[in-house]
Amino acid sequence: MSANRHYAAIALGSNLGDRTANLGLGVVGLASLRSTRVLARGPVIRTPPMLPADEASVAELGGTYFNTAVVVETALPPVDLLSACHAIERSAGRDRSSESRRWLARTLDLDIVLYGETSIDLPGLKIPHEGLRDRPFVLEPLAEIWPEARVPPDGVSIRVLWQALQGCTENVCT
Ligand code: A4P
Ligand code: MG
Repeated sequence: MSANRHYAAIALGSNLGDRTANLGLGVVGLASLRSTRVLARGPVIRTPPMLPADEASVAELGGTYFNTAVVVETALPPVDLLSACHAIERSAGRDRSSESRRWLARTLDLDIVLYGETSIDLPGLKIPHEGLRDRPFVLEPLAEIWPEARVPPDGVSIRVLWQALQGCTENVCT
């Protein structure tokens, strides 16, 4: 890999419309970005929506999520990759018109989970993604395709994070 190319992990989620097709649009969109190749695509898992702690009504937060993850090799800088992800979300019909409530049902959500071993803390972009360490719907598909990825700042691997979330150590689960 040349110096300006990086491996990045992107988590995809959909809980509105044709969720399988929406995830497909996300993968095709990423594969068609300039200077970017999709190296691996994880399994699609189905999970109940994780809700904000203060959320009383679940009606507008949608139903079951379909989640997956992909690994890309890209020369796009992180901020450009985020803009591209937003454009792909829009092309899949993502409606951000009522952003006053968190986590409304969405056709497609793309989160940049990892960008190499780089840490980024900008107002609109935090990498590693803040939810990475405790979300099974991110770790499970990513552990299938990039278990050895190292998560800054401590360098813990995706495999170990996923095992820890399942109550496992050294492949022994409680
Ligand atoms: N942003 C900051 N860092 C990143 C990053 N690393 N990747 C900013 C992508 N975006 C990042 O995101 C909100 C803001 O985060 C954006 O302005 C972006 O610049 P958004 O996509 O507009 O909105 P969101 O997705 O509703 O918010 P948020 O906080 O990203 O939520 P999450 O973490 O995506 O969680 N339940 C299940 N089972 N499966 C899911 O996938 N997803 C969510 C949303 C809730 N419950 C879920 C799932
Ligand atoms: Mg998001």
